[in-house]
Amino acid sequence: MLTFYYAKGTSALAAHILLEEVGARHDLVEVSLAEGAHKTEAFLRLNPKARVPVLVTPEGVITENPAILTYIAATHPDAGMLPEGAFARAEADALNAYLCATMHVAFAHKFRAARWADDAAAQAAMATKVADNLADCAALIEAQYLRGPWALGDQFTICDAYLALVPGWLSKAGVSLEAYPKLAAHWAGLQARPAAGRVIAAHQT
Ligand SMILES: N[C@@H](CCC(=O)N[C@@H](CS)C(=O)NCC(=O)O)C(=O)O
Repeated sequence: MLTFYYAKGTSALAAHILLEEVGARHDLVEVSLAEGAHKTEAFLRLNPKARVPVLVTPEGVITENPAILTYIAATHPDAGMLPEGAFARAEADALNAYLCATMHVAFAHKFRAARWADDAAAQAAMATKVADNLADCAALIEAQYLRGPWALGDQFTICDAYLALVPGWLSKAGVSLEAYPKLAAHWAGLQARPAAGRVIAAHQT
């Protein structure tokens, strides 16, 4: 049995979608970031980084979106969420690494600039760069990473669950999704899937 710690409106959406897509048996624990529930002693024992998502598995605790997505997919092989073959796996890893280490971090500069600078002017300067940086990330994904209908082609994979975060990041940064037709079509396709659509709607309440 799995236990998934998440908060609505956060990057936990990606793994939550995958849990439902593969039909994984899991318990949900909603963590209130607003109330600081991710900074309690009990939560920090699970994830000393004080972040969601967290997946508690029979083998131990997993943090970081790419790792959680890969674990869920690998433990539910019949769902076919991991691309087959070394090269295709590396392509999936490259996109997920880009989302985790570049685009998510670029977005975090809007609301979490205090992580990188104490100076208020420096924080404001970082926040003003976010829209441009996210527009660049979206353009790169649009050009390089969306074969259609899904990221890697016909197979829906872990990358597609992770890409569900992109429209929210763009919207919160004031960047129009409509400027990226492939990303917009991908978002519409995600919402049309029964499991993914259900989770996306639940995260919007
Ligand atoms: N690299 C991590 C990032 C996780 C992350 O930044 N989570 C945010 C929500 S999207 C969080 O928990 N923030 C709480 C805080 O910054 O206090 C991952 O991909 O899982």
